[in-house]
Amino acid sequence: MSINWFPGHMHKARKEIAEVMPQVDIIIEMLDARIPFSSENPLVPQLRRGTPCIKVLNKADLADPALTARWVAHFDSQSGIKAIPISQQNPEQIRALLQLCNEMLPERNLDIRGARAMIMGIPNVGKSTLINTLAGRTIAKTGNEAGVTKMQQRIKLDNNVILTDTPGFLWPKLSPPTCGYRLAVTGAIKDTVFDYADIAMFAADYLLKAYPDAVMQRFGLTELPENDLALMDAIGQKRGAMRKGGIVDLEKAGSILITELRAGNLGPITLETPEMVSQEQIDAKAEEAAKAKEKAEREAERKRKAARKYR
Ligand SMILES: Nc1nc2c(ncn2[C@@H]2O[C@H](COP(=O)(O)OP(=O)(O)OP(=O)(O)O)[C@@H](O)[C@H]2O)c(=O)[nH]1
Ligand SMILES: [Mg+2]
Repeated sequence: MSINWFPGHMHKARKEIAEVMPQVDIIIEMLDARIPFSSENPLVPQLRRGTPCIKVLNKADLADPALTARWVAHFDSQSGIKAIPISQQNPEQIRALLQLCNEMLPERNLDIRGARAMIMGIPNVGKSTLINTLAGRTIAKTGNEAGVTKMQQRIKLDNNVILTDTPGFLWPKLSPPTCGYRLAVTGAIKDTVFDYADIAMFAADYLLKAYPDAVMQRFGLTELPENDLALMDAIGQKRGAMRKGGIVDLEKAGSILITELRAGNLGPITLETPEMVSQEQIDAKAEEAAKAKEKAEREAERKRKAARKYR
């Protein structure tokens, strides 16, 4: 099953961003450090054209530091782009972000002329929280659910910088399908669009391979479960999420796993690496090509049959 979420308000948010883009000096594109590829919106390059862009890997406190460093190097190798990890509890990283804005706009002396910055990113990634941190007061509404900011909001900072907060938006097709799953696992997708059992099985499969010790420790297991279902079963037993007859309640156990993973209770975890993502992209292309070929063959067969019928 694939997960997609692109309601009308996201289409509107994208249109409104395009309208104000000519007045923007620098874009702060906020990514989720736990899913740097899956949270990178493919619509941003079209929107930004040549505007300088800083990729901020936010929620770095929840991500695996070694993998965050690899992702930063990956983005830094792209032209016109600088990447920086931040977490909102770390003022030093926030200062480094401001410093980077300065460096990327050398012709604009920020102290004198100021700058116009726009913060863009997927839902629930922390855009409005950053605005509040930079402003030093609560100006923008925040909340731990997707879709809190409903419209653009401009905020003038003391140092002549104008910041624009924007509503989070995704894109029409979340591809490869793993991308939609990771966005759901980390909380960027409204939870009426997927079911917890489904995304928890996806997360369980990955966690068993990539973070087996963290899983065993969090759920008090002495042996590593064999597969995703066995892990869900173990969680169900440990946390009282069983149905009558001793069958695990997948929805309940799944929601426990996802809630604790999102909160960082399993320790710092990153859900994708640059290598994994390139392989998934190759696989998705091959699958699409195979599907297209199959469709073309079916169509050719249908035409042959029709031609025979009327001969
Ligand atoms: N652990 C952690 N949580 C963060 C960080 N930054 C933001 N959050 C939390 O993430 C949630 C979403 O924050 P918001 O600032 O509302 O996110 P947003 O990007 O404005 O979301 P939308 O307006 O829905 O697009 C809140 O619960 C924040 O407290 C961070 O660096 N680390
Ligand atoms: Mg917001």
